[in-house]
Amino acid sequence: IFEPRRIIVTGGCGFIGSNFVHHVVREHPGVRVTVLDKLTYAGNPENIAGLPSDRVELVVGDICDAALVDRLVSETDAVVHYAAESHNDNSIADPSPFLETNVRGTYTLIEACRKYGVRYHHVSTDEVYGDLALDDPARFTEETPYRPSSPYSSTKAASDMLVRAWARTFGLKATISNCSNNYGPYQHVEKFIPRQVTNLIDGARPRLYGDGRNVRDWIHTEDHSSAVWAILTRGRVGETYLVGADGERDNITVLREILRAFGRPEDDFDWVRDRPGHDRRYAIDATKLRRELGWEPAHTDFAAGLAETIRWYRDNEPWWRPAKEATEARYRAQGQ
Ligand code: NAD
Ligand code: TDX
Repeated sequence: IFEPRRIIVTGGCGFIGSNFVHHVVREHPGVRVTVLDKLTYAGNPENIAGLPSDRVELVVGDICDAALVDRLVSETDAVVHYAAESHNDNSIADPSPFLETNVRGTYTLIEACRKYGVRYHHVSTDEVYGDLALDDPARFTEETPYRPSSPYSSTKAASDMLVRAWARTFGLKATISNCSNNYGPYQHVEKFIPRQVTNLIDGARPRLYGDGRNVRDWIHTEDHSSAVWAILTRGRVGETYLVGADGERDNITVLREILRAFGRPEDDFDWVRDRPGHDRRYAIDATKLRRELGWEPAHTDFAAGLAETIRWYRDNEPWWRPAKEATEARYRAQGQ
């Protein structure tokens, strides 16, 4: 068992990173967290506001800043790397920041971690495996070949490859997790569920891509946090673990569940232009994580988790309102 006292969480002001910071503060009282976050359009210091200042420190900076990263890594026990450009549609409009942050940023972090012998956990996505057909009985496992489709997922795949090479060649003490689609509080309004929920709060119609039958394997972000903690502290160095909670659903089913929650007819939405290269289906087999580390998801009732998430957006309009109009303007420009 590895028991870090000080950890760096990169991207700790984003959606999943901030949920992880809350999880660590709540569940692991002996741990101090340094959040390293550039505060891009997707980062919001409000996400970690109110946490005890003797437990959580925010450093505003770029993971590509080698001097800053070197100094911070020299004073920590572990790095948990969440920072990324994370949105597929943005990566199609302009791939450049994805190359910088996802590839060069990861390179900068692992160079510092190998220099100081610091434990490194790499947070990645199931999208590195490409997609599955709707009628394929297969799910992704740790052995599935890499076959990314988008600029986003190809830069995440590249970053995973760097970590594997650094582990083998330099003995970097690394683990990797590849998780499916997260939902929960603090998710940016550009993403599927928050976009539709906030549209409905605004009295606007939801927007569905393509034929709406694309499948995503939904997991509550709190379950992703408990999985990352289990892998960081009890996972085998050099290994990859897939994280998922058997939550496959197609987009139109999720959208109709949201419409029902707002008391709106089930066809009260607009079909819009499909995403180029749109992955058909993701599905995770998390057997290794469950068997080896005894991890189990706690939030397996999707309807309850979705209702709670909708309530969070209703209760926290001041949090999402400032980003809403600019996000919709970007989508309008793309016909979406
Ligand atoms: P997000 O876009 O909500 O947050 C990203 C955070 O990283 C923001 O706070 C941003 O300010 C910060 N950041 C971006 N570039 C930076 C840089 N150069 N230096 C420092 N900080 C920077 O993303 P998210 O949805 O929370 O995803 C977090 C991680 O989890 C990503 O690595 C993503 O690939 C992975 N992941 C996401 C999902 C999902 O469903 N959203 C699923 C699996 C894996
Ligand atoms: O308005 C929309 N309408 C729509 O039909 C939006 C924003 C999305 N969609 C569809 C596209 C996808 O099939 O919904 C699905 C989910 O879309 P996103 O929220 O953009 O997520 P996805 O592309 O699946 O990627 C997410 O999960 C894996 C995260 O953004 C990634 O960071 C993570 O790696």
